[in-house]
Amino acid sequence: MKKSVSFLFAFCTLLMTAAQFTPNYDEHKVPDFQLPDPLTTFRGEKITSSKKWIEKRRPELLKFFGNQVYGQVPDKLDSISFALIEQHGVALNGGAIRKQVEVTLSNNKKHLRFHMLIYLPKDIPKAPLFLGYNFHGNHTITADPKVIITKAWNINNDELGITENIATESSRGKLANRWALEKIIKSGFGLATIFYGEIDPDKNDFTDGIHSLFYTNDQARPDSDQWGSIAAWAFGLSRAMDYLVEDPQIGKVLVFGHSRLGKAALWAGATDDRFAAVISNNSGCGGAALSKRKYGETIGRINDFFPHWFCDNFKAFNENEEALPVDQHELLALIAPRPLYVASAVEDKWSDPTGEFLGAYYATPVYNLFGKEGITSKNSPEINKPIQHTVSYHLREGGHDVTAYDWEQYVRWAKKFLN
Ligand code: GTR
Repeated sequence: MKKSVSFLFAFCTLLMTAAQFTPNYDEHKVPDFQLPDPLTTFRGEKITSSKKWIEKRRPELLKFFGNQVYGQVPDKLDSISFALIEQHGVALNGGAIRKQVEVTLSNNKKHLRFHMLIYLPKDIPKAPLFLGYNFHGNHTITADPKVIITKAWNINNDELGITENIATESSRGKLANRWALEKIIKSGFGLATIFYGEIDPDKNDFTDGIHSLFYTNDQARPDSDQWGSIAAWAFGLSRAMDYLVEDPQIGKVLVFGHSRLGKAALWAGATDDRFAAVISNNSGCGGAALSKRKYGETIGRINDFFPHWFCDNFKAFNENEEALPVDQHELLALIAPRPLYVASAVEDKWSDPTGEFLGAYYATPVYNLFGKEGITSKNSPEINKPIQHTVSYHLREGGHDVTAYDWEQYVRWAKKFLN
């Protein structure tokens, strides 16, 4: 088949699949499902102490999510290095320190570079910091003219003026409304952000991005149990953490992410316990939402549309959620006993707000083993009435987004629970 014909064929198949999929938004049509118990091992042993959780149950769950859901990172890097390429002591009208750090990852004589933008409150030694990816480049989160524009492949976006898969000056500051930067700094926290496309461009192509640094022989894509893009983004957050733990001006790090980047933040929090707390903002399917509810986006649909996000093994559960021996509450439980915040938005049905809430609810017994408080009622709270414990949840009014309201809750909670 000629290349253009096969492309057309693939495109039509995608359209047909898309047309066939009708999401369920009716709570009455949620199937009766059996949720696996986080406190019973795959072989049926009951877990009754935090020690047993850490020694037996946590490792087997982590292994399952690694081999069958997100995919394993194949190896360790040969080396990592950091270069402070820009800094300013009086940024944001004098209230903050700005740093821009270039991180170089090297393996098999190949290199990948990404750039981290950091703002820290002045005069706070070892400030706690929120670390989160952005969708279109560091320069989009603030109008600050000194923030370097990424050269990496970008998803086109008319509103941002990104047309040739490359960001330009026209998108500077355009997504600042998603980052309550002034509020974060004024509250005594720092913020670090990275453009996720610098780790792995978000397209079904494994020749670019971090994956290719790890290929052995003539490998052209990850094996079926090896990392998809979400695991690659999580890996990138950990490499950012390699820098942050070495910077004497930075204290504890909370990892944050919205939507697909919330999925990545959760997996980063599960695989790397240097993250002191984890925030999932509207992370939905493959994030905080229970897959077995099949409400909104489902495993089959996410794997069809984003075949590169999870490992290939996960496709065995397309339209086959019943066969999954885990569910996403157990991903959340892997973060215990560290503070965890799951946030939903009422109009964001695609992400299944109730499924996200129940994810946090059913993760709670694991937190209880450590003497930590989580979500005690099975009924989702009212809109804009957060429940804040070590495991927290809120259902915000409005749609799929990150708003000032969300950040207000995260800051308030972090002040109380980041210990
Ligand atoms: C959607 C996808 C969701 C969510 C979202 C986002 O298209 O179906 O799982 O990740 O994108 O990242 O904005």
